[in-house]
Amino acid sequence: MSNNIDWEDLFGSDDDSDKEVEEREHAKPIITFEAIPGLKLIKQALSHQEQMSLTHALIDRNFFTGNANQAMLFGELPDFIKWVEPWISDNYPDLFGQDIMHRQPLFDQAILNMYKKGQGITSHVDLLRFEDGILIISLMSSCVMTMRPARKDATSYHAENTDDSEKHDILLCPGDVLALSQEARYDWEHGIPSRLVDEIEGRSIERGTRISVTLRKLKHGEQEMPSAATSER
Ligand SMILES: O=C(O)CCC(=O)C(=O)O
Repeated sequence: MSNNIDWEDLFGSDDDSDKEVEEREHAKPIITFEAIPGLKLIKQALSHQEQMSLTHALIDRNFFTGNANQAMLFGELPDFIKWVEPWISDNYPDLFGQDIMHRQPLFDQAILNMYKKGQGITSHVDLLRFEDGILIISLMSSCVMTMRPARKDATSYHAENTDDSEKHDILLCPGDVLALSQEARYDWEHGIPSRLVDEIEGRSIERGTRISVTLRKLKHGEQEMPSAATSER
């Protein structure tokens, strides 16, 4: 699969990468959302090189061959993901509350999702067998994620949420990192509507193939079972 991918087209050239590394000596600002405490967005948190090597690693390990669009990893995470943990602690030490930041490990479960052009994920709250403190890394294409106040059974992924009265659309671009904790994790659903073009901030943005890496921590004593999300797309 990797042979068919034009990596330079997707991620730019190495020259761009060098410039970018020089420019990003400091951590990027963390964007917060007044209406949704605990929702934090870091635009272009991952450098060109970091995005490219993470994407390469996922594709080279064949997580998305055939019809597979989701893989789950439990326990000690592989090195190509594990670096995210110290990187967060070093660059964004206040991204989550200190109880979360100091737990060991910060994450022990990863969901790898690949969305073909136009695909989305049902609006949901992540299962309660996972701790607070969830991190979502976006790769390859942008999409709009919609946050809505949580329904009672929001962890069941059972039906799409069509109540737009209090929705908040968040544009996720390649390299962006989204953190969910507190109200954002428990009291708000997140979902990605299935559509080919997102309209946001006065722009129409065409979707491409998107990969996301979601990092979580399993609660002590909980089972390593795939979540209901596996069959959602
Ligand atoms: O792909 C994303 O950005 C979100 C993934 C997600 O919410 C999930 O897998 O439960």
